[in-house]
Amino acid sequence: MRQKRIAAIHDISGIGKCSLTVALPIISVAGIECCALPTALLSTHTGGFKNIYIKDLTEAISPIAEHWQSEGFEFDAIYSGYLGSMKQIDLVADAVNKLKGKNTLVVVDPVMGDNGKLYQTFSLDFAHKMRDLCAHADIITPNVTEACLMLGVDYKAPPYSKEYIEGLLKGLSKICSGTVVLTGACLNENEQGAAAYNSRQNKFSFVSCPKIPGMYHGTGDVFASVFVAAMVNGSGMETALKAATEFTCMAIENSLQNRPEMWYGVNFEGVLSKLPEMLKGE
Ligand code: PXL
Repeated sequence: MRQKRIAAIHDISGIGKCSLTVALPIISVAGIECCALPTALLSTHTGGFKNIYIKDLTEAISPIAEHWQSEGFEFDAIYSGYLGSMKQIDLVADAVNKLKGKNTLVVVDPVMGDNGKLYQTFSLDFAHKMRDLCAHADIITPNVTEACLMLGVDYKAPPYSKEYIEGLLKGLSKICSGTVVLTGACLNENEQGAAAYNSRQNKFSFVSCPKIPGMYHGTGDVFASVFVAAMVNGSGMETALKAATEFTCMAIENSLQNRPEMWYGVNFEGVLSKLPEMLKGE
């Protein structure tokens, strides 16, 4: 049997513990080949640094996808995240169509913002257009901010009622007909968690773990990378949701002694060796 393989379409931020510097180690430690298709090269992520060097890689997307296609590579999943320009939304949708086979899982993390705000490189137009890419996905993994931006509703701060989260999930299921996963679906002050909705089965799922106070950058990328790795390794959706939530919480917990110096990301590296065991769940 050939080794499982994921195409990861994200930026590479040299410093920042996000996107490809998170997806590559997490997917690799799960025993899966991670093929990197970088959307932009940044000196750091955009969540708090100043004077950032950004090299847009829009021109590279189609040639890389076409080369992989011509070499006949098959992918178990295509997993996209932070995109470097508005034009990339269409180019990534094209790349997905070129690279996907009949068993390829398409996962779109519509990375755009957090805590009610867009990240500094994005506009509201980008948020609306991101719905087009989500329509190509089997699974999307927005946080509450990204969900509100795509749905055109005002952001509310946590905690949320179950009904509110279910309303967002149902709204998102009009954008993506597959499974919709929502991160930051926090139902009370002492918990953090994620929720999911499968519209075909009309089934909601909720997972939570104890809340660790503070703001932790890059946790959406940690969550989505574990979630995709678990799904590709054969876990069911609920098991993948649980593994992704628990691993993200472990990474946050493991970061506490590194703060405030390492405000820009979580110490997921220190718990990475525990991940293979956690993914054996099913
Ligand atoms: O963690 C999401 C992310 C990914 N890539 C870049 C970012 C961010 C969030 O700020 O700036 C470049």
